[in-house]
Amino acid sequence: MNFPSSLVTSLRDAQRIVALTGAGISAESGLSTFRDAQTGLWSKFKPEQLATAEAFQRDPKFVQDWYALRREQALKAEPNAGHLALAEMEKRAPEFLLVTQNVDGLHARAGSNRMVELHGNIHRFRCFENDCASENFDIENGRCRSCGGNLRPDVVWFGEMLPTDALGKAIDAAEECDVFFSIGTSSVVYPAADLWRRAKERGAIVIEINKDPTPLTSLADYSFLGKSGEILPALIDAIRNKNKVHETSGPE
Ligand code: BJW
Repeated sequence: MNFPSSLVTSLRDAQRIVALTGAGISAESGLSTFRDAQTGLWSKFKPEQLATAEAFQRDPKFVQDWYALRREQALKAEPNAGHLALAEMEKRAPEFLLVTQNVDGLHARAGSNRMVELHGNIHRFRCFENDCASENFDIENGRCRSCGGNLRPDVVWFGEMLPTDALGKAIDAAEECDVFFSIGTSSVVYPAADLWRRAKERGAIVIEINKDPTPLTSLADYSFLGKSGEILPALIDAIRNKNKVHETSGPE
């Protein structure tokens, strides 16, 4: 795989790197993305049917079952080469923050430590009714023993605020980084979709790695159309091998 030498040099010199990931990075682990026309999680249902508090209120069992299925799939899945490459990048960069929109837990299982989860984590639960302690959750039956309320996944649905701490860290890191990666995300869900712009406005190099074009593709400094599980390891390889012969001299 060919990478412009200017990009490889920038990555070797970068002091602060931020990588934003979306569902696409977990696609090669066998997990569905959200917006893929054939296999995406929304292909059978509309987002508002499942990923909103209103949908949960309307039919808690339906939404709980959908998340239970996804939780099971996430547990069966293994981190892929893209997840592992980002864990490796974290070790190499002086400062690094992984900002993920994914709730599947695969980045942590791949060894990423410096990470924020913008949209929560599907493996945790919250009481839908009150701020009850998790010790009294009856996970199997989806009920809170303290107040009798339904349990919901600890994820961020449309119209809900993102965790303040995670979002604050992501914004600060985006505004201070030298290099910003956007990987496997359709760049349409805010506020995550706005992070690359914050980085670019402060002078960062923006690199997109995505299977299909997105609203970011034509605006990124470097855009690689392809699978993150193939491109990211190749990029790590290029950074590692100083005398790599296949680097090219200009943007592609
Ligand atoms: C590959 C690949 C491979 C495939 N390799 N690539 C500003 C403007 C307009 C609207 C808003 C705005 N600010 C806020 C909003 C409203 C809303 C929003 O963004 N709406 C837009 C859709 C229009 N945002 C919110 O409501 C957010 N809250 C908020 O802003 O609070 C403040 C507020 C409150 C009230 C009013 C106003 C403001 C919350 C957003 C929560 C998103 N939640 C979900 C569900 C999480 C739980 C769950 O998992 O079920 O998060 S929705 C879903 O989308 C999920 C994802 O994290 C998120 C992003 O999707 P992602 O990851 O990009 O997946 P895909 O499928 O879209 O894309 C995958 C990509 O990978 C594709 O491009 C493929 O090509 C690619 N790919 N294989 C590389 N191998």
